[in-house]
Amino acid sequence: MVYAFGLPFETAREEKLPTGRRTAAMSSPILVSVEAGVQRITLNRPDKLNALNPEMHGLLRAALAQADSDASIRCVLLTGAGRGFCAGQDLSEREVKAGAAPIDLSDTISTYYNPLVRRMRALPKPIVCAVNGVAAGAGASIALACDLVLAARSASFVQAFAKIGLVPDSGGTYFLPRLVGRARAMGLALLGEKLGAEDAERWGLVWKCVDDGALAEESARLARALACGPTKGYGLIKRALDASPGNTLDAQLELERDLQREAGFSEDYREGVAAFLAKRRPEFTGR
Ligand code: LHQ
Repeated sequence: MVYAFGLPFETAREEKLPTGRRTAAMSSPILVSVEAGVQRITLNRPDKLNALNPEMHGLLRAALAQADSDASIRCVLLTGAGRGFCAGQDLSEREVKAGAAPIDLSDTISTYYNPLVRRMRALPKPIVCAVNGVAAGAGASIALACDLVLAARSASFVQAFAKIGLVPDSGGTYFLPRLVGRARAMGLALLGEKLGAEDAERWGLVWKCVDDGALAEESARLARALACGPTKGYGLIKRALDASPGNTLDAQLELERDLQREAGFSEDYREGVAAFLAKRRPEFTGR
């Protein structure tokens, strides 16, 4: 199913339309479809490199709420339409005219970006990101907030914030130094230079860089595989890894014990062990 503005549209119906006709779903800035346990979210404002505005934030929020509450969704796949992944905040309405009072940006961050990143990190299901093109500003931070990031070879990551006098946000200053170390994080943040996907993979910013033509299939394959996995266990893995940077070894050992206790009560653990001993493939239900 494809959803636009919260309304479901049949994918088949959308595909049957003659060229040139646009449905509400096709013109929606966020496309959402669910198939084989994977919720695919496509940022869909290609003429603006999928720069984010309040409407897109609302639709993203609704999609992630659905991913959270719908047990049939066991993995989210986030990507962008066109030649960009996401150019961050839409700057078209952000010009501060001479003499006008400056807008308090913390309102935008508190209302839209921080809740989005918090929701992504708290989602107890894996989020795969297929970075199909440039990821700039908050667009780069949102990609890094996903769990497994695949990038097309021609894609790039730009900490564009300093170019307009801003500070990396949406978790940028949290994720960057943890992923690539302070020296590289500082260079990226201060200089705002494009980092190509191959370097991003080499630096450990992303999981893998793949050929442009392979990105769609590779990311879909990965998402489908995760959607057949032990979802409950995946959610606990996210919790453990996210807690790790702020914990002492002792605290992390305690947390691992508690999460393992929970994992050990899952149906998927029972199935995993049974399948291993019977030398067959496990059939996980996510419970
Ligand atoms: C855009 C944008 C864009 C509008 C490309 N907005 N139109 C949080 C809280 C509150 C406020 C502020 O921000 C934040 C967080 C942030 O995200 S701050 C950072 C905002 N993002 C940027 O500063 C990135 C701005 N974009 C760029 O630097 C370049 O467009 C990149 C490097 C992404 C891509 O460069 P090119 O491949 O050369 O493409 P282009 O620049 O020609 O862009 C294509 C079109 O997309 C163009 O429109 P046009 O009508 O001229 O064809 C751009 O104006 C538009 N576009 N980013 N953020």
